[in-house]
Amino acid sequence: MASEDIIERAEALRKEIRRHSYLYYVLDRPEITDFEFDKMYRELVTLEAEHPEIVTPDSPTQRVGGKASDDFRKVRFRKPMLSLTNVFNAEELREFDRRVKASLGTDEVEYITELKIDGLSMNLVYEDGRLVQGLTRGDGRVGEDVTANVKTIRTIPLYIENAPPYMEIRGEVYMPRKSFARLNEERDEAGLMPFANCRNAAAGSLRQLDPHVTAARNLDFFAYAIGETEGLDVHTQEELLRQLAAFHFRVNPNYRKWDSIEGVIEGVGEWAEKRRTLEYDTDGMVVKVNDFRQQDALGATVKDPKWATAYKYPPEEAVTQVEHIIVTMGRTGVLTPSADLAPVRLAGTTVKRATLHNLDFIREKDIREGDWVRIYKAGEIIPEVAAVLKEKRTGKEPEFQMPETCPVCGGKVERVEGEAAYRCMNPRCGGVVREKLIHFASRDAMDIEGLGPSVVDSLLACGLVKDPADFYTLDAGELQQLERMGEKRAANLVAAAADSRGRGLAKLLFALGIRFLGAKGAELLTEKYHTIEAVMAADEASLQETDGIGKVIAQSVYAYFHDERNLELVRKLQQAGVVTAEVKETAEGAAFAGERAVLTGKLASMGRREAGEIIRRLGGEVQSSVTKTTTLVIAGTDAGSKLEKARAQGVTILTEDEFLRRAGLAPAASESGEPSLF
Ligand code: 3B9
Repeated sequence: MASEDIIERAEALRKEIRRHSYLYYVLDRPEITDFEFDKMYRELVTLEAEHPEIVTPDSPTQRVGGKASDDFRKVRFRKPMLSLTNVFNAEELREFDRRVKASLGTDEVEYITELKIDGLSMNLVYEDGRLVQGLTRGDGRVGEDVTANVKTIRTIPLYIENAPPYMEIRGEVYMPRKSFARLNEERDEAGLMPFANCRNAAAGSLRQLDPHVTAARNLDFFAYAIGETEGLDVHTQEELLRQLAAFHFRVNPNYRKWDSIEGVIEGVGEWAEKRRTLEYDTDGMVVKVNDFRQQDALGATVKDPKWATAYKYPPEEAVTQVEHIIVTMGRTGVLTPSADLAPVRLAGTTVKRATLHNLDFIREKDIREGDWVRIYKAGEIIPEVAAVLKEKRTGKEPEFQMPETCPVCGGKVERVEGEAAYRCMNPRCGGVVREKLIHFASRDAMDIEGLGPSVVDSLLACGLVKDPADFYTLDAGELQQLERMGEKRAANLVAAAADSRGRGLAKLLFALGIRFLGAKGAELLTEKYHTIEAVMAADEASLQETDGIGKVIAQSVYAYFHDERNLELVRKLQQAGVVTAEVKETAEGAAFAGERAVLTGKLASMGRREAGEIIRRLGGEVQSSVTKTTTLVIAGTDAGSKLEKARAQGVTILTEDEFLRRAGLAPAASESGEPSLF
């Protein structure tokens, strides 16, 4: 049992750590060095490890590693959540002001303006000062319990001194722009779909099953409101913001009090451009009646408080040129035009494509190839064309025509009566892609569990996959936009796809759906050629010499691998880490068992992801950067800082040849008699 001293020492350490975390994370004004802070933190970790019975849930050591929730518990709100009505210009702000004053029967109204952070609204429940629950707003009726994940946010206090017995603190969880950019770079490198914006990235990060992942995402929180709360003596929004800061929450400093709506309009104007220099995304400002008694008197409609409104800034626009108008096939055979744009930065991302919806839309705006256009993001995500800059025309821009034949199958295209849509009339066409995807994932092919026809349909409908390689870059967070796709199913699907990467060449050749090539034929080719490169390099005669492969199959295989689109697919699969060589089970047990390996530099024989897949298949773990736990570094050419770090740490370094030998993949030129995996 821990003695009183030990309990007291632990409490003293917690208090100090809390204070210094606040100074560091919230105020950005540390009073001690990182070294001193670490020392204190480690002392607490050691104490708690020696005396597990003294650990408290609000101890600063308990931010990460709270139980990973199985599924985010859905919580139904007693009252539907308040949302805000939007206004878009000064006149609408004046109308809001007139309504407020008419309803109150007085002209004495003060307003507070606050930035509207583009994040996720959150309700934090504190009981006796301890954080016991974090809930997202969800659709306004049902929220999600993300307690374990919000605890990892360093600026959210786990314990508040002198707090009332029950308190609900509300505000916005967001991801800073820098963190968003860094996260997307990492995802890009890992072959994962990047997040569209900071808000989606924050949402995806909060919906992680493993709080360690959330902790690494650098989320932050601004507090601006309270929910049901007992015994707080505040009477205005201004006082509330001060009180929230006194509770050690981060409160956005850019709020301001005004005694007239003209002041509010000035305040809103002041941030129209300045907001772009902030380190987080904002989509407007919130205007609130300052006085709580006046707020109560104004009340709320079923869903909107009448004492507040959101001023929305017009979406950011950019000017660029339409390079081509392309037409692609939607799932149901609808031909959808979109504009290939000269790449341009817009609201945090590089835009290369804008949807043009249908021919009516193109005619109405008169959009042509070569045109200069103003674009914006609808719902801050999908780029749209606002208008054509006709004064920039040369006169040579051709009016757009819908193709008469299907760009996919060459079939006849017709406009359906009473619809804006043009469709391919070939009933087999739109289905081809779908069938290929279903076949690829099926049992005798890559055997991706859970990826049947209905999931393929939803994936196509959401635009999450276009070809089988896209299966490997699906993101669990993103998958949840599909119907009947919870956290768990999404995670299983991602794992099942990852697991299928190592099925090997025979399964893959069959999965590609090459005409006439069955599972048996794929095995025969694999036995003869061993790698996909060798199959691709084989001429028709060589293919046909394979035992059991006839002229029809040989021609079909040859034609398949001489179609640039198919070569692109193979490259994409390889980039996604799909093993494109023969896989035989090794007898010797796993060559990389227990290794934690880092890949760096360029490999001549395969991509880094494929190499990573091989390491995992052979019992190892792959890390993205060299840490204290790294046991092995595989260095290709042009290896950089990772290699230096590995050298400095004395980590074992393998060249590509050494790696291949250890994996049982004798390098092409070598005469090694070791057993071969491929
Ligand atoms: C549920 C600022 C915003 C805002 C109010 C705001 C949005 C709404 C509002 C008060 N920025 N202020 N103020 N600066 N984006 C005026 C409607 N807010 C709330 O009542 C509120 C409601 C919230 C958070 C705040 O999230 C919850 C999530 C789960 C459960 C319960 C609440």
